[in-house]
Amino acid sequence: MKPKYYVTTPIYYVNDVPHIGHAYTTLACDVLARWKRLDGYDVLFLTGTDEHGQKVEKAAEAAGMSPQAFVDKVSVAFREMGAVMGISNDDAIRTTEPRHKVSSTALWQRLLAAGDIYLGGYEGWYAVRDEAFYDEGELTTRADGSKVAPSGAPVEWVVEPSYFFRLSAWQDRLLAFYAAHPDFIAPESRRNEVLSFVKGGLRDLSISRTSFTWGIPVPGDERHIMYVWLDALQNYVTATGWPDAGAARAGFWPADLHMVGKDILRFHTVYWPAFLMSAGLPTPKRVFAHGWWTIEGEKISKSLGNVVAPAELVESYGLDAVRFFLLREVPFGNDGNFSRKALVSRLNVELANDLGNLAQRSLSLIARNCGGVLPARGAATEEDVALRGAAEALPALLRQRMDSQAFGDALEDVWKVIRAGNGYIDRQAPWALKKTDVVRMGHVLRVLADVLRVVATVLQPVMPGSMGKMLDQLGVPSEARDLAALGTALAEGTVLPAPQGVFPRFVEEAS
Ligand code: ME8
Repeated sequence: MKPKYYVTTPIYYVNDVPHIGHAYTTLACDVLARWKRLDGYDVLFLTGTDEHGQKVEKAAEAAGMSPQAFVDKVSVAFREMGAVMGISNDDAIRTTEPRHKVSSTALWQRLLAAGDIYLGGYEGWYAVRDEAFYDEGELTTRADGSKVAPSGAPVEWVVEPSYFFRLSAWQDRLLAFYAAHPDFIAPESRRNEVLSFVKGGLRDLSISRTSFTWGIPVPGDERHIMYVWLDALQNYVTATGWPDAGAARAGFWPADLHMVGKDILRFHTVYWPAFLMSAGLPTPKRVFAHGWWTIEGEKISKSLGNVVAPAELVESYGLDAVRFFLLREVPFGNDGNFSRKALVSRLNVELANDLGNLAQRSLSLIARNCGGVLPARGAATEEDVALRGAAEALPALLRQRMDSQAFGDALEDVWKVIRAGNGYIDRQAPWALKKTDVVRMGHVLRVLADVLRVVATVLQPVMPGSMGKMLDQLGVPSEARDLAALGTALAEGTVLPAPQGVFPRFVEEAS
């Protein structure tokens, strides 16, 4: 049986339009999902939309629509974003679906049975924009006297009856859990942030609201609806078919990875494992909190009018160039600044020049000088062994990079081989060998074809379309494109299709 791999994106609030921030998280998960499939795993890749809560209710009100009509409409935009970005998710959960109500209700009942829920009253600060409760000490006061959360979101004073989750009782168990699972929170800096937050002491968490109605009713007390984050986090479990133990996807829980932005770290690494442990459910293996994108130096926001629509970028630069840029430009985990200039430069230098030229030069020489037929492998020189060896080492190297979500490093590993390939072709000069040593020319071109095959195979998760084309041109059958297939050499004498450029240079239109 294939090993399982379960990766999730956050479920996005449907109050906003999808932008490159959302596309980024989903893309990172897509690359992991595709990589694991390539490596022989049975993958469940989940994304979805977070459709309850006060923030969504208010957005619906502002749009003059009922919450249900509003979420039906806006959730479509997120599914469309997936299609535009070439996302290969297996499911797109919506928290307004019946399966999710069943699962959230069952979770509540587990927490209650564990003695971790009690009825009380909440009196304190709440930020609708973050759907989060804040302590006085976390707020800052602005010049006009208003208070804001650390995220900059305005807060309001809330007084209402509320059920609480006994989070305070989980402090020691959470610290023991983090100690026992050092890889649970990544990157390291985020782990330290969470540890110091939890060491500072935890208060019980308000987990129900009564001042509005757009949510899942609390079982047994329908004046209350569940706090949107309790319902939202549970989506990851719902999608595995829980509480039906016989569900086809039951074996996927616990998730291997929850990919999130750094803004929602606390929910995923403090509240979520506490809820799960209380409910007697296994905890996810890892939460990776990546950094924040700004656009040409500014925060992405609708009010600033700088929201970059993924569809527009894909239209301008091509899907694979956008996918490549987002994961290549910034070390994964760090904040990044999106600029078109940087995108065009990556496209022209790394895709068109480095990779595109290596492929074009090698393949057109095979077409021209070898009758379009893949040459045989021959006696290898030291240089051949070094280059081929570097390429063959890529799958094992990238396995480690992917398991630590180091996408930028993974791409750098591949580009080292590509740059070495360009150095090799320059030094070996197979175009000159045509006149002096045709046999050697064939061997050199075969080394290059073998290297390109490995490169194109391991890059498929990042650039599925263009790498598929490159594998077509190398004559790699569609069933021989996974990592395991790399163990079998391509058959000499394979007739290759006419080479075509895969990455044209991007030329700025004169305005
Ligand atoms: O927080 N840079 O949903 P949300 C990078 N519903 N990533 C960004 C980004 C940016 N500028 N802007 C958004 C929620 N993101 C909850 C999640 S999960 C159980 C519930 C990405 O619509 C990033 O992944 O506000 C961030 O964590 C997420 O979108 C927030 O999406």
